[in-house]
Amino acid sequence: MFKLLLVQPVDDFAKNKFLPLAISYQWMYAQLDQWVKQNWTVTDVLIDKPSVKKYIETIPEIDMVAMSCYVWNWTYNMTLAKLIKEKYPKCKIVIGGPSVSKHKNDFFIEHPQIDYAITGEGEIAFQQLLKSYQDTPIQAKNFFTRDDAIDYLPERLQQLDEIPSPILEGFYDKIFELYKHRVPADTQWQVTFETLRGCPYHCAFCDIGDSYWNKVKTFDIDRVKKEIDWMAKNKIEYVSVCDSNWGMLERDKEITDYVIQKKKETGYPKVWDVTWAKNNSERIFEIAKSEHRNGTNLFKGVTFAMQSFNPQTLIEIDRFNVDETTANHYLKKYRQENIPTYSELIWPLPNETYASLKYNIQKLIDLGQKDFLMVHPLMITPNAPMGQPSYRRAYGIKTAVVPLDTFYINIDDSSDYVIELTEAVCETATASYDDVIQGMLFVHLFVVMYYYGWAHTIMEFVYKTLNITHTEFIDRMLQWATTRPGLIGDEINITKTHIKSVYEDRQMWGRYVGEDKTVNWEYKSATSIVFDSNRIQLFEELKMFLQEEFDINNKSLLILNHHLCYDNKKTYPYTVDIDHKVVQCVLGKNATQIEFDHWDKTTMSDADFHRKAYHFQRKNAYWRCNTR
Ligand code: B12
Ligand code: SF4
Repeated sequence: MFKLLLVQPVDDFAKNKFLPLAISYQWMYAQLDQWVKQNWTVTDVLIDKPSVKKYIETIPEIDMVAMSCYVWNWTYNMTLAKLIKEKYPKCKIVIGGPSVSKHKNDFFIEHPQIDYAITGEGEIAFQQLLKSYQDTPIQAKNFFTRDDAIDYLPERLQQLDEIPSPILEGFYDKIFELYKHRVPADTQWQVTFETLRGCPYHCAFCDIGDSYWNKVKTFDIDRVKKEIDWMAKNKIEYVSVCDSNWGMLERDKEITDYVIQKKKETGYPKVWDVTWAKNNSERIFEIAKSEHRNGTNLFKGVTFAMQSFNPQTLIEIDRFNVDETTANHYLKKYRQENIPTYSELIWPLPNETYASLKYNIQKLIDLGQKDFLMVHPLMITPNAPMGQPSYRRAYGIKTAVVPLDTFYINIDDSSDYVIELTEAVCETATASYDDVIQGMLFVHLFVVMYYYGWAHTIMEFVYKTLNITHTEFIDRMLQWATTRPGLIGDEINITKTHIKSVYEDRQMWGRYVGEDKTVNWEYKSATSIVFDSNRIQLFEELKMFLQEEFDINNKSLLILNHHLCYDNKKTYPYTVDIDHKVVQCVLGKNATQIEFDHWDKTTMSDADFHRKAYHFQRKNAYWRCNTR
């Protein structure tokens, strides 16, 4: 028997472990060939990132290692492959996955430990590779050896259902068995799940934007439902849905209804994390409404992923947005239904400037995005159209190699943790490096103050009464705070130092703050934890800022702003007297007494509160109290 090691490592997020979809598919499909089934066996499946040195000691002699490569495990995989090759020189290493470049085979030169590469959809090619150990020669070859030029893409599968399901065929149960003694008993298993494959769009910054993935192919709906049954039975809390456009197909409604039904019956799955379709349509609204009315809390809000409002940028990244009237119409409908939405922008895309970044943010607010905004730093991956040299040249894209922009991961200090690197855009023809950093700080302060709630109410009041836009407010705060000592200024300066150290010295993203020293917090979450511990000081600084910059002396406004931000140390509900003009302006209510309450009555430690308010539930405006 030939021995095979399957590798798809992922970092640990809290107590979670991902079941490895891509590598399982490769093995499931390969076994459809009888010769492969009878002559190959899997010795282990590596799904997390133990110390490479320690793991190597446990590996018996093997014939092949198959590695699923993503930005989050490339360096780990290469390190592991090198040590395996040193220990067993005859063992062959094959790599596949989105991080295997379809355009050049530099990795063979940089990593002599790799023997074979499979680009694009891997199943057919991987089966052929295992079969090539048979004496009879194989027909068409879809994998590459060190001597090949990578100049064609493998054929895609005609029917996705040809791949036996790792869920329904019991392969995941084998993984549970393998890990029974390796992981704590309270490990939460997570599923990455495909109901279809492909995306009809071409966004230049995205791996799937390549036309290779353009045709959308679906799995049979009965199979999908049976797999959901398995998730419910096995108490899978979190499902990361791989489909690129949830709600694009009519059947997504049927599938969502099925998940709702299962969650109501069994309590699982708890979260159905999807990437919503871009043409935010009636169907998506219907799906979200039905879910919301059922109270199953499956989604993490509905995305309005606009990326940019700059028409030239949209052309250059080959991206369309829903038109503004439609966006405004649906944002209103979601608000009426009390369904949280969030938007995403990317900074710095081609042709964007510091000024256009601010314009984009204000535009979103004007369209009605009051719930949440994420502005992602622009990263380049090898297979995204943007990664190609001609594209980089055309838009003056310069990059810095930085650690992967992930936060909230558990790093075991005792292990030889391998830091993953990625290419971050640090300059374009229209934004200098200083602009890029300044833009990130602007976003930091904006999102903290508005979308984490710390000055949300004040910003709304100032906009409505003085017509000072939200972005101008933050512009002035940025200048005001960085020129004097204080809580806000310190937070901006600390964040700036951190971000620059990522770009200039390859320091890890994130900050350690508060009681919990095991979590590297995203910067906005970190600042919110600091603000939570210094609410009175923040109150005083906001008062000073309003007075000095806008000549506003309005205690009621500050009090309302303060009390709307949920504080786990208080007992709710409670009532406060507030000037009726402020109440009218901000809450649209005619009252002088406001009762503050919060839907979450769980008693929790500060650390748990921070995790919930500033990480897991941050997209749902958890910060905000209800008022009566
Ligand atoms: C699910 C998902 C996640 C999950 C991770 C789940 C997990 N760990 O398993 C979560 C939400 C955590 C996540 C996070 C991130 N993600 Co993500 N994510 C996806 C998503 C939506 C699906 C991936 C998937 O499993 N697809 C299903 C499998 C079957 O398809 P596949 O991965 O393409 O694999 C096929 C081929 O590549 C090949 N193949 C794969 N492995 C192998 C191995 C061998 C041996 C062979 C032969 C073939 C082969 O065959 C497979 C077909 O069967 C993709 C987008 C997408 N629609 O694909 C992005 C994607 C993978 N993510 C991406 C990124 C950038 C990230 C983040 C870095 C984002 C960020 N900045 O925070 C983080 C990193 C997290 C971390 N540190 O671990 C990029 C990755 C680019 C790259 N080169 O790796 C993608 C492609 C998104 C994009 N549009 O650019 N992500
Ligand atoms: S960003 Fe989304 S919509 Fe655009 S190509 Fe990638 S997967 Fe498709």
